[in-house]
Formats: sequence, C-alpha cells, structure tokens
Amino acid sequence: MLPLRLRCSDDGLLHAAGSEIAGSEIAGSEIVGSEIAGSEIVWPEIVRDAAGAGRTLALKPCFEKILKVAPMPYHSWQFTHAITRRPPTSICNGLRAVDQGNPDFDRITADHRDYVAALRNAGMTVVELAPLEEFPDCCFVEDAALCLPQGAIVLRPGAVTRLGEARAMAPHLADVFTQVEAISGPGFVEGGDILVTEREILVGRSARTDAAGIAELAQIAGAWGHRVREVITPPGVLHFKTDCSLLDHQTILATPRLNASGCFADYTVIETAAGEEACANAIRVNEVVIMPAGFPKTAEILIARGYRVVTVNNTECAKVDGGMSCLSLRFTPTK
Ligand code: CIR
Repeated sequence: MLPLRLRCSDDGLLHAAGSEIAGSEIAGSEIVGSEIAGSEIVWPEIVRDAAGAGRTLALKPCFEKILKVAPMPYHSWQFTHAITRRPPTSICNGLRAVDQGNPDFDRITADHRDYVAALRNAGMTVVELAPLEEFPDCCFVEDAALCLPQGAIVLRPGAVTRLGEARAMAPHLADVFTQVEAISGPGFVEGGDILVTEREILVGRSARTDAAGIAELAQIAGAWGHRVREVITPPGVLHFKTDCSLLDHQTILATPRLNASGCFADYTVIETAAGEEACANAIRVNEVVIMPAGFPKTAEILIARGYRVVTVNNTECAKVDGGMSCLSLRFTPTK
C-alpha cells in the first residue's frame, strides 16, 4: 500500500501522481495521510494548509470529485510517464557481446517510434529526448537511472563509455521528481540489472553491476522503504533483466536458465518457450505486456494466461544487445 499523496497548487489544481484535477477550491493545500486499499481510495483524514499549520478541513465534496477522475497508480507495473531517448546515428558503434552486424539506422528509428507509440497506447505520457551522438548506447535509458514511487536514483553504469549517460539524464529526472539521489561510487549499477517487483528490488550482480554498487543502491532505496535483494545474473548474460520481466505482482517471465538459479522461488514463473529465450526482456505497462516481435510461442503462452500482448520489432536493437525494458524509464512523477 502506498500513501495517497495529493498536492494542490496555488492555481487551484489538484495533483495526484502527475494528474491534474481541475475545479478544486483548496488552493495551496497539501493533503496527506490517506491510503489506497486494493483499488479503493480511503477518504483522506488530514489536510494541512501550505504553511503547514495543520488545519483540518471538511473536504468531502472535493474528494468525491477526485475519486471519479484520478485513480492513483499503486502497482509496480502502473505508470503515468516514460522517458525515452531517440537512437543516435552513432548506434552503429554501440556495445555488443557478439558482432551480428550494425543496426540499420532507419529501421531502428522506425522501431523506436513504434515503441514510443506502444507506450502512449498503454496510457503513458512519453518524453522523447534528443539523441546524444557522443554516447552510442544512449537510447538504452534504463541503464542510467532507477525510478521508484518516492524518487529517482541516478545510476553508475559499469560500462565506461556509458558513465556520461547517467549525468545527462539527471536534469530530466529533476524535472519530474522531488527527490533525486545518485550512486556516487566507487561501485557500479546498471538499470538493466534491476527488477522492481511489488515487494522487493532484485539486483543482479553482473559484469556491469558490482557488490559495492548494489550496497549503495540498497542504502538509498532502503531509506525509501524498499528491500533490495542481491541475485546473480547468469554468466555470459548482459543484464539480469535480459533474462526476466515482471508480469504482475506475483508473476515473472524468465528464461529456464535464470529460473533454474532459484531466485524466483517465491514467485510464479512463466518460462519462455524453447528457442525463444531472447524475448524474456519484456515490459508490463499498465494493462499490456510489450514484448519483442517474432516469438509467437511465448506470446501465445502469455495470451493464454490472460495478458494483453503488444509486440514491437526489436531486430536492430538486439544487434547491440538491447530490448524492451532498456528503451524507457517508466515512472509516476512526484512533482
Ligand atoms: C550495452 O551493452 O550497454 C548496450 N549496447 C545495450 C544495453 C541494454 N540495456 C538493457 O538491457 N537495460
């Protein structure tokens, strides 16, 4: 359960998780102290004015209005916003474990457009940042930051050519989050190694994410009430999430090799179909699962389990080891 936090700006608009509700008469007030139980919003109890005087006001008519128009996201796959960055032409120099040729720039650009459209169709407001030619891997924004309900953490990529991407992302996070923390080092963490579930944050130790980085992340996220669990990214696999995705509060899509490690013992796991391990990196966004096109058996399994599947071509991103999760930061602003 997350506290319901509504902010009312001086212009009379109420703000709840990035939404704006017009017509409130409680300008300048901040409302705290309510909870979301299941999908029901419990009536707020305490209303403070902007000066923090702690006045308690009778506001039931206002909240009836909010209940109708501003359901508050509370699941770890529900978001209102995403940040993406368009691929630079230098993507042909992007890092890769095995050379399968360079991505075709026109195709990767078209795929990126389709990906952004899929996010928008899932109900998200999408910020599209301009490409940074000096950083060939800059469209893989997930590795630069971790967005949590309380705030954002600027990460410290273990690939030296990608360190500057995190610095470049910081101001965009400050635009939407009140609290922005940073991994200061000496450790490293990349977002591709982080899986946020409903009850914990799993971080895979990998060639890009080390114990010191995980320890610093655990300290920052711990102060916001999150439990961080260190797990192992299988050897030879780029990131933990190369091999898994969150499907809902209890269910994970994973490759058989990652599932065999036992790290999902407390979850329900759906394994990728034989020969389709490359589609384990998908994203659950609001009511849909966005997965790479070309993996029909796994898509069928998910559809049979009741998930709404949307596919986006990923052949070009895959040439530089990219997938669905790396192309966006998904979050609900606190500003
Ligand atoms: C890299 O090797 O860093 C990029 N070419 C691919 C990053 C993919 N990121 C991710 O899965 N989170």
